[in-house]
Amino acid sequence: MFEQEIESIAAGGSNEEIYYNLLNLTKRAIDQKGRIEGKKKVYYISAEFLIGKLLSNNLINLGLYDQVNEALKKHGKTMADIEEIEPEPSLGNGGLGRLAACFLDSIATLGLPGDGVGLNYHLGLFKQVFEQNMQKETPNPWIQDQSWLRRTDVGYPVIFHNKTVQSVMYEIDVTGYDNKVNTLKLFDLDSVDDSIVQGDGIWFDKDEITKNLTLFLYPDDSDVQGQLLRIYQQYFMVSNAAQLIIDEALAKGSTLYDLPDYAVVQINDTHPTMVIPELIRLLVNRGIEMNDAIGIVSRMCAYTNHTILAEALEKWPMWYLEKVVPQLVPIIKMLDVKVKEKYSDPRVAIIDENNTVHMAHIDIHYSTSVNGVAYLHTEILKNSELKPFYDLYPQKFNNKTNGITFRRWLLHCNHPLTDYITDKIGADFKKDASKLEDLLKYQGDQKVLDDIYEIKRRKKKELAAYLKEKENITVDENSVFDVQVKRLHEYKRQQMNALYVIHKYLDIKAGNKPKTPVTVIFGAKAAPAYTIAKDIIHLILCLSELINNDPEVSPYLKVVMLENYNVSYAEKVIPAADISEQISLASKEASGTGNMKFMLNGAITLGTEDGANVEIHQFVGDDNIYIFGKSSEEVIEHYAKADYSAEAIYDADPEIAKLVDFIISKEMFAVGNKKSLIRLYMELLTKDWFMTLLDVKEYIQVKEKMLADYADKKAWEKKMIVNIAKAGFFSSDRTIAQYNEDIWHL
Ligand code: GPV
Repeated sequence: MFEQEIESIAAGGSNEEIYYNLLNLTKRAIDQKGRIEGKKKVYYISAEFLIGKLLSNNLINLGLYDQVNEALKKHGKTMADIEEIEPEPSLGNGGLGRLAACFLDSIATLGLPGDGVGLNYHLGLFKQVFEQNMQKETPNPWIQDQSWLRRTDVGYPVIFHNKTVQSVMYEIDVTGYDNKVNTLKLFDLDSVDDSIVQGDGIWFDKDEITKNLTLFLYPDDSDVQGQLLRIYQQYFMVSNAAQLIIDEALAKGSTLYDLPDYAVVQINDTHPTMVIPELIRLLVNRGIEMNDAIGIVSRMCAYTNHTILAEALEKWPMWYLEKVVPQLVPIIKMLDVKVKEKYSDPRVAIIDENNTVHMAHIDIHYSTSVNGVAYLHTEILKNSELKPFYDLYPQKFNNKTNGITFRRWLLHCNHPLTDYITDKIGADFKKDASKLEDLLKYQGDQKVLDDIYEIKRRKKKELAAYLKEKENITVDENSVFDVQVKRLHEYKRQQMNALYVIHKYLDIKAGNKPKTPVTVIFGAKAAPAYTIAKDIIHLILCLSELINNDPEVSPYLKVVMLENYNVSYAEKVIPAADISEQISLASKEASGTGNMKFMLNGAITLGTEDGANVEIHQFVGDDNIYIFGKSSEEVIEHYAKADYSAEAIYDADPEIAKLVDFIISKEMFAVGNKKSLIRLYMELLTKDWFMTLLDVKEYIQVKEKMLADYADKKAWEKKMIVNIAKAGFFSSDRTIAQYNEDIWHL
């Protein structure tokens, strides 16, 4: 099918023309596939869907990729050239949004009826540029006349205090691998006005809701107006979702009393929590008695928790809700009264003594399921963070360890490895990831081990060429690629990796030339209002300037900070990594999903016993991972006793002090901003909330051991194949099968 057309598209035109022709062809191929149907459907409601570029992904899922690729090759083009034309929709911040995208892929791949519901942000997460070794945010538009986005006739009235707006629903098709199609529904408002974005592009008037409602993903919420806007966005999202759910169920014959037979709502963190009172409100408006409505909605909803960081657990002052969505307030108060009638423990109340509404508490009381996203995370929820709730509802709590779609994170981003694995063990692993274990039989086959190592080298070479072209940085493709890419946050501890870089720099300066050169690669965006995170970016950029321009050091050590790290960049850098940095403070990273992507592509993890690292460790065994750092129990105890002191560690250990002091050295002041460097120095010394200095020494030791081990090529190759072979568990197909089995029952 489409053979001749593909041939003629590839034969003629600019890359741009080829891209748009392929886009249209793919859309027709999608229509021919047809929709996944079924009585009961899951609605995955999420404030973020970090879907990435879609052309290659869709072509792979439709079985057209090889054909297109061959045709392009024949005419002297590459798929990579064509992909460059497609804008990346950055409708998410990081892991949570990318997880939602992987889940949609797996839901469709398993043939389950399930749609995503979210917002059609006009501007994605800001585009990051570096100026004077600092992050600058610029607008990131992605919507074009011709795109994957399809406007529908569907729309709903949404009521905000005194004004009612009329929404419009857009759709993006979600292709399953070798299966039919679901959709991602993104709601928008026609009156939103992109021209109110001013200045450098991230300032706007937060008061004019009809003009700015869906303009940005997560607008700056560091001031009160920003937080109100976030409530407007969340309510707009869930009111549309609730009306859509009821409409679709009615069309399928629901009486509304049997709504849970037609719809299950997965609440992706607390951002969509208001869907619970909104559904109750709508059912009551349709004549259903309040208690019945509460029962019906509770049986439909399930909640996923993605963090134990207190500052990320949403709580809103009641007056915010009174101002934005007064119609929900009586319902939330009633839900709270019912809780208080049953349970006297103030820790489980929805509305606390300060008249603040705890969104997660609504979810836990009024849903069927509460899940964490990795084994350790769920245990921490049950035993400490949410213990009072676990005591009330032990049967609701369950774990669903996260996963990633292998279509994007292997088949698409690493064609040579995919083809090689297929050649060795057949293509079954593409639909059944557990089949990857068959690779283990080649553990002793030196030819296979060398071939896989060679594929890694090829991917490193490709990345090196890309970095040269894009960032004008020359890296040694024979060096170890040591990669930390993820959002910038103190708990993820990029600052600890930076302290390693300082250690290495000083060591080389002292005359210790390492055997294996290392390239330390970072990629990260910092939230615009998160000062210390931006200071850490500044530190890394300054180190990069200092080291890369020092002829004594740069043959052995390079530091690269990728500009505007996003999904597309991840697809290039992950297949090229030797070392996967997963160094969060134990207990703080709920799961992590980058860790899984690196493992699948044959990088070896350097990590703490945190999030899904714990499970990776169990799967690959001690010999195939490098673990360091204090345990989650020890860390939790430090917080409980409030006995951690960075300053005490600094005072007691001159080696650590030397590294920290370097941040404010004359070398650094020569390339950097004094104020920012001093602020970061003081933060590390007097606060260090995420205990960098607690683990930094062991981190440096273990990393040095890892670099030394890399020189033993045979031993390293074995670690690589074990990591790839054991990655099957981390397929999101497995995760979604478990959600369906335990929660959704589609
Ligand atoms: I809450 N996560 C995120 O990306 N954004 C958020 O607002 C919240 C959580 C992440 C966690 O930090 C990761 O550990 C996790 O792997 C990911 O969500 C998906 O569950």
